[in-house]
Amino acid sequence: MFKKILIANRGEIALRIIRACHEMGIQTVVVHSTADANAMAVRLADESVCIGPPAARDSYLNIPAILSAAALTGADAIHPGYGFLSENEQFAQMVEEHGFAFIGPTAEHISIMGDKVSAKQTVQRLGLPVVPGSDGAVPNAQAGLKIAKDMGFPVLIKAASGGGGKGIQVVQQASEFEELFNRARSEAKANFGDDTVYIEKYLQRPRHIEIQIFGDTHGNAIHLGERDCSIQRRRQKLVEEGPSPIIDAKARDKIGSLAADTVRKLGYRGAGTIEFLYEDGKFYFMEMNTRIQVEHPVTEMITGIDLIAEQIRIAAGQKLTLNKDHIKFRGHAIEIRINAEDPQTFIPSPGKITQFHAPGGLGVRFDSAIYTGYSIPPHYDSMVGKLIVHGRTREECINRLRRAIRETVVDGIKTTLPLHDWILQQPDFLSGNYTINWLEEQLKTRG
Ligand code: MV4
Repeated sequence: MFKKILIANRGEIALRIIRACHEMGIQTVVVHSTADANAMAVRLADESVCIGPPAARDSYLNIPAILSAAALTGADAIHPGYGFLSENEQFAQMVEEHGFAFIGPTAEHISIMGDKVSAKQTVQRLGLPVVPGSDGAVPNAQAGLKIAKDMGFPVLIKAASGGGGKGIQVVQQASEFEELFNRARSEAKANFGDDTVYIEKYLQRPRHIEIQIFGDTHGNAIHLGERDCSIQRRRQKLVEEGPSPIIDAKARDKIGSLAADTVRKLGYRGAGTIEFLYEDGKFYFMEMNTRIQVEHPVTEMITGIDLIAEQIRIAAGQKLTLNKDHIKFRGHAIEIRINAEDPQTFIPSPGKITQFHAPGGLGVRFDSAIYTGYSIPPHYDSMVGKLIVHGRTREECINRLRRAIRETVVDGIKTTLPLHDWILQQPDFLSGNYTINWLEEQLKTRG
């Protein structure tokens, strides 16, 4: 097992990894920018190394500085967290070339899943259901128009190197296809340096349901159930819950087993999330994320499993300690992402937190790196923390979450807590009857 792990990340996920390491008796090194010198992770890690100025490209994305920090501190392994370099195949490659273990999948699998065309072709070949569309990349508008006409409009034109929602054009009718096809390609070239695009049938009222999977280096793979992440605004998740209110045990076992079989055939190592669009009772593969996700605590609360510890054990070459018989899904969990933004306008609200009080009680977890007197730096994402609540039933979970929201104090900045309290009272949310479009449609009428 590793003696020392370097955490190449910041904020709440850096704390989360430190906690798992310390419970496993593993020393921790955290890297930080000059803007994060007073961060909680720097205080709680056993060692810290300043790797550069605030800008991410000069610090948390600075591969030579991170590798040097690992060498200087004698780290055995590097955990990338999420975001930053967590899905950067060059980083994964260089970490291992420099003699450190990368706590994540192989560079090859990061590369396959990072290209949305190869990802889709790979999982389709391995048996996952995919959205109907082109067979791979579409070379020109003429070929694309034929595919779209055969499929029926509306269709989406997607960038192969896109992700998280960038590089998507909706085409409602044939007359606008050529212009939008060419626009999609030029935007993909400008944003990702790659103008490869593909076409899919546009699913207009889907849910976003993702399956947590793990694979080890001994040919084993499991799934740990689903998370429903449909409550989102501008492709930023706000509320995630497990189990999904509209998935029953039979459907869960079917899609979960398919996902586990797929990663087993792939020989996938580590934690991963297979994202599906779900519409009219059918799952369609959307993307695979080759990292631990922000919303992993939802799965931890309903299974009781420490996903970061599992990541570390697998990276150290241990077998998956869990199999289908050990994994029990218990109760319901909901996570809300609390951002330093105006709850009405979503305008960022950085600044000093003059008073912070975290909620508590049975089934209440607050994952955050803020403290009274902490100033939210403007250089990184605006997430202040995650409030995750567990209950025996969805109703108990929602009631407990609303109580915990009312108990939370974050003074000195605006946060999205009032928006979350509003969401949790909406009839469509309470009935579980929502799609990926629901929140934006509500916000239009809420005013
Ligand atoms: C789609 C889709 C509908 N139909 N593909 C958005 C980001 C990237 N993950 C792919 N996305 C979508 N792909 C087809 N064929 C709708 C979306 C989408 C979306 C998906 C999940 C969660 C939130 C979303 C918000 C807008 C669009």
